[in-house]
Amino acid sequence: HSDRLRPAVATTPPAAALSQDELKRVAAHRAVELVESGMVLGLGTGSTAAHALDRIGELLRCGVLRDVVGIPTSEWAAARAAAAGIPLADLNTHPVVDLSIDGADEVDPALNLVKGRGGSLLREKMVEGASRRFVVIVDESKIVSRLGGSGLAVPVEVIPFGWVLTLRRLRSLFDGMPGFNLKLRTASTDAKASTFDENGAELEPFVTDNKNYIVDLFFEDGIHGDLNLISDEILRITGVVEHGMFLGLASSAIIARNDGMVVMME
Ligand code: ABF
Repeated sequence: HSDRLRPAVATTPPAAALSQDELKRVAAHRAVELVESGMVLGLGTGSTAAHALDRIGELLRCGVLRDVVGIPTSEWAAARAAAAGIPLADLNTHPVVDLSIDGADEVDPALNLVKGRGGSLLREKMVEGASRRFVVIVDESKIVSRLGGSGLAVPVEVIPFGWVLTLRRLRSLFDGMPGFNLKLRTASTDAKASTFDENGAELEPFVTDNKNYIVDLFFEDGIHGDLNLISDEILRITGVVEHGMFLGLASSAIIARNDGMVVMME
């Protein structure tokens, strides 16, 4: 895939260094240049996608864009898009999406992604998997040489029923991988749910839009092995709904670099 790494777009670096949030905005605005009137859009989740949603709203308001309809990838995206004035629909009425724009937690050199730090991986994978084109927007900090290599979680959405058993099965799948660890994601604030671990200790789980839980997998040195095989093995565990590795789903990545250059990888 060496041609995938070829920078297709490069701009002159601005004079002043940009903050991480400004880099996210630069990547998002570049992606929104791909939006055309009449398109069905997959609307991403997170602080990078927020810039894209706001920009699409602006372009609709000033009449540069018309007749687009958005399929949100989360309840959060639905609220943000509605506030930006983007008309919304769902996958049932619009099962084919022209273009999805969304952030990611990690992007590897083959354009495989880790997503789901925000907990919306299932709807993201459904919408982005139904898209003719899926453009991922990131700042340079998200680029990794190996998925799982940033030390951030690789999330797995599981059904609440029997989650301790599902977590155990996930643990045995990666038994022996050095530095592997996993845990149920808990809610930081306003926990609305409660469950118990195998020792009877009470936990307040993070609950997804689909009313499921998230088990976060941690790999000290990234995921070693055949990613497609590992994906299949995770999905074969009863109780697993979906995982946050997006393999072969992204068509391109727009990367805003610290030096101010914007690079498109495809
Ligand atoms: C969504 O938002 C998720 O898939 C990913 O976890 C996260 C990235 O968030 P941010 O843009 O805030 O870094 O795209």
